This record gives sequence, C-alpha cells and structure tokens, in this order.
Amino acid sequence: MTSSRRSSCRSNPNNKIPAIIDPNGPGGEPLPLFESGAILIYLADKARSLIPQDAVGRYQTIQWLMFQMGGRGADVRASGVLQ
Ligand SMILES: N[C@@H](CCC(=O)N[C@@H](CS)C(=O)NCC(=O)O)C(=O)O
Repeated sequence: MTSSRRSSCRSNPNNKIPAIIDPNGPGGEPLPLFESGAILIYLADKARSLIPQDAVGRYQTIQWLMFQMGGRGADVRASGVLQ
C-alpha cells in the first residue's frame, strides 16, 4: 500500500474521495468524515449556512441531497426534466 493510499484510508476506510478531516471538529477534536452528503451537511451545519435551521426546511433540503446522491437526481438532470 502506498503512503498516499494509507493517508487516504485514515480519513476514508472506503478509500474514495471526497474525504475531509476537520482539525477543529466538535469539542475541538479532529473529525474525519467521508461521503459527500455527510460532508455537505456537516459543513453547512458548522457554518450555519446553506441549510435552513428550521426542521421543515432542513429535511426538505436533505431530501433533495439524498435524491441527488441516490443517482436519480443525476439521471433526471441528464434527461432535461428539471430544466
Ligand atoms: N458515495 C461516495 C462516492 C465517492 C466516489 O465514488 N468517489 C470517486 C470519485 S468521484 C472515487 O474516489 N473514485 C476513485 C476510486 O474508486 O478508487 C460519495 O458521495 O462521496
């Protein structure tokens, strides 16, 4: 295993990108995260931006993120339905 692959595995056991390490995560501790959706939700929550703070808006935003990540969003976008 190469050193860059070992380094990648530390932040993502699935060895894919994106993966991040927030050196100043919850409680001031480093937080490694993988999966683009989890990273986006984490960063939006941390910035208190890009995702509504109210429960309805928050879950509506997350549902479209999951829709996109599940592959259907890309399929629908490619077909031109949402244009
Ligand atoms: N479900 C993952 C997918 C991650 C993924 O497939 N990443 C690709 C690049 S977009 C990758 O790392 N490919 C290299 C590989 O599979 O070795 C996410 O949304 O983060």
